[in-house]
Order: sequence, then structure tokens, then C-alpha cells
Amino acid sequence: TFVDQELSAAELERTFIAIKPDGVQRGLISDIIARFEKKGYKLVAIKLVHPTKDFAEKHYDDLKGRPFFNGLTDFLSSGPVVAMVPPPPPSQSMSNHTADPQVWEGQGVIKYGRKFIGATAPLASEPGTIRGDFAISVGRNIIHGSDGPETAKDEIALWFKPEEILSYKKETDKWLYE
Ligand code: IDP
Ligand code: MG
Repeated sequence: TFVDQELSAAELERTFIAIKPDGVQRGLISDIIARFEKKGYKLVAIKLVHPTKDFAEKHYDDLKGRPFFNGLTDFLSSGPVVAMVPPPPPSQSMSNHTADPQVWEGQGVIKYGRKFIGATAPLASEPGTIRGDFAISVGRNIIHGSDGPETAKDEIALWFKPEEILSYKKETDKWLYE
């Protein structure tokens, strides 16, 4: 149906967000989740995990060879991390393009998630962003978010089994979209 097409299109917009060990230790889980939740994004998977060093190296595979790689992967594997996947609900703009899901790939929650998070260096992040409001050092910037559709897909597959990602309808969608 039309609605199913909208939902499968919205699934393409999934991003992977992780609250890093510093965010968990500092008691910022609820503040961070609240921003995505209040914006209207839908949470479809969440878990608390303590990644191994090996797993952290896989997650940051693209940064292998950088001088901070060892410290970064030590840090990510130093304690529990909150892993989550919030895609947006189907929107009216999406329903104009149901024939070609590629049209809106890369828009929505991936880009907006990065805007919410702010710049990699917290001191360069605007006030109002998560890193801007809650962090100081680049190596203690409390949150991770996928930087594009391809990374989102890879990171979701690395952190979650397909059966851990739920599909459900939110009744608030009609109050969020005209
Ligand atoms: P991002 O998290 O904003 O996407 P990336 O460049 O992908 O930033 O780097 C991944 C993580 O590596 C950052 O969030 C940060 O914690 C850490 N990192 C990046 N650059 C530096 C650096 O110059 N020194 C120390 N840590 C860094
Ligand atoms: Mg990155």
C-alpha cells in the first residue's frame, strides 16, 4: 500500500546514534534521547552494550592510521555505550516521492542527527547542539552519529541484528506532519 511504501522509504533514512562511555558515565542518556524524541524522530532500536576493543576498531575502521585511533578505540571500549537507531516518521514531503526512495536518501534524520550533535570538536559546536551544550574535549565528545546513508547502513548492521530493529506505528505522526 501507499503507507507501506512510505514506511519502507523512511527506513532508508535510519541513522545510527551512540552515546559514548563518557555520556553514559556523566548521566546524559536521557538528555540526549530527549532531543531526538521531542523533535519527533522514532526510536526503533536501543541497547546498552560494552564494546570490545576489537569491536571499537571495527566501528572506527575509517580512522585507522590516525594518531588518536588507539586512544579513541580504548575509550569507546572502556565502558557501556547506548546504541540506538531513530528514523523519522513518514512525512508529507516523502509521500510526494514514493516512486523513488533514492530521492530523499541522505535527507532527514541522518543530516539532522549530525546537526543536533554539532561539530566533532565540542568547542567548535554551537550552543544548542549536544556537544556544544554538554562537552569540551574532542576525545570526550559524548555522542556518535552516522555521517551519511552508507555509514548509517554499515553501522546499523555492525551494532544490531535485523530482529533487534522494530517496525511500529506512532500515533503522534499526525500531530507532527500536516
Ligand atoms: P565525528 O564523531 O564528529 O563523526 P570523526 O572525524 O568521525 O568525528 O572522528 C570520530 C571520533 O574520533 C570523534 O568523535 C572524536 O571523539 C575522535 N576524534 C576525532 N578527531 C580527533 C582528534 O584530533 N583527537 C582526538 N580525538 C579525535
Ligand atoms: Mg564520524
